[in-house]
Amino acid sequence: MNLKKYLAVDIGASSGRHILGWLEDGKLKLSEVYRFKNGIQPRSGHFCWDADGLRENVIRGLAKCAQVDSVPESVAIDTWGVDFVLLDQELNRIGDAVAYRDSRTQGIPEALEETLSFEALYEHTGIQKQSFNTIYQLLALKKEAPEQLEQAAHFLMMPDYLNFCLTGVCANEYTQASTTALVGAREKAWDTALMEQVGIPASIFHPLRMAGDALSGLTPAVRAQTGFDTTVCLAPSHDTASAFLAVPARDENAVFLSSGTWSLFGVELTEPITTPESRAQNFTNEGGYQYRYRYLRNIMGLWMLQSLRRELGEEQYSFGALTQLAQRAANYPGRVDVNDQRFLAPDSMADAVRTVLSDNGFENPTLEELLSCVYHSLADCYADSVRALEKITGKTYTSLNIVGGGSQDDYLNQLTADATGLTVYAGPTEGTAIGNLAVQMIADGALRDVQHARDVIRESFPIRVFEPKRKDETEC
Ligand code: LFR
Repeated sequence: MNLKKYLAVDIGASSGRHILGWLEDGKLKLSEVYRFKNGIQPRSGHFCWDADGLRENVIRGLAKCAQVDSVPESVAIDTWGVDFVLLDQELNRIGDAVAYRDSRTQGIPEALEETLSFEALYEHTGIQKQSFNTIYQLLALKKEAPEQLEQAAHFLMMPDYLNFCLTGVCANEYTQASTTALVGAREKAWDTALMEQVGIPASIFHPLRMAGDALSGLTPAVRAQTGFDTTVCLAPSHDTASAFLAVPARDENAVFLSSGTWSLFGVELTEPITTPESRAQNFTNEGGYQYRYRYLRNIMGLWMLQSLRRELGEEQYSFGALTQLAQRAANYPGRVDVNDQRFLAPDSMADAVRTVLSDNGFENPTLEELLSCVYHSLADCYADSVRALEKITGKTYTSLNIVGGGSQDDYLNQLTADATGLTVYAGPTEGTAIGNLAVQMIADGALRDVQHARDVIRESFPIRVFEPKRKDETEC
């Protein structure tokens, strides 16, 4: 049987994966062909991504497809949001790819507020306030190295840049672009008036293109490395946009959670909500495939557990071991606000949690208590987010679909069901790659539309169900 295969390159903050996908007997099948490490590293005084290493790994993984006799019909790349690179007139990269956890934006949002209120910015773009949003990063660059912005001819978000490395074509994809806070939420286009107002050159941005568009074939230089040509297609290149597409929701009353380094918690909407209440509750309106808005909160997520594990020693402590320790202190009452900025890039996550716990009146937690606190605080934040969503949208939600690597954590799944009172459906794990693949299949006519894709996804992957326990059952 000659099955058409498609390739998703899904790059997260800690690893990248090349995943082949194809339809067989009406089900979506996946096969991981390549995996590589990613992470931030200090360079010239900043935390940066290794842009050259990412490019090399993307090409290496492509070459791997030929080795397993699976040349894809098309390939599409997604990454995290908000980070970018600049190219000059000759298409050379200017400077490093600074990472969003770098502290270069410290003080920038406050400085911008002096000329442009956050109320006005939110009303235009619908994007929640996060110190690392691209608008703030560009203004930080302008302050620190204005010559870089002056030399720039092309602005590319990370997946746009990797697409450029494969094809030589400079293009900006809409879902990624929306994370910059420079795109009009309703206009769905770059907000050039806003750029002018804040002093960012509008000329470096390319017209926004929609996921599913075919960009180009591979350049001769890349073809020489892969041994084949293929079509580079635009994914919903913000990983969260791809992940939300893969949510096999059964009805309109489901909340979505993409659970990985970040927890992206919200719903799909057809219109953005930019009311003062929405702004106060820090909900964002990110652009989605075919203009489905992702109305969500960015929650610090598994980053806290990943960081604690790194500090404790990854060889000694698996995620399962952390869970077991947390369960030993299940009744510990200490809680933290997981979105406290002190957790964004602390030297030590354990110290940061201890400090915030101490501010809240809980001194000297044991390791078990510390872990229990993080687990329960995450679940509490999800519960608070459901209540806020219900208030703002006026809807009642009955279930929660969790996709992504975090959906494998059954302890957190059960805590989440208990805290939110919602039935939790956990899976699929590779949500982001699946959403990326689904769009390529829709573009190629192998799937009809998003609904068809979600129906196929629901039938193709095991989805585990967690019912909320009653309060008296939980408190043992
Ligand atoms: C998740 C994510 C979030 C974004 C954060 C930083 O991987 O893309 O959506 O806010 O990373 O880019």
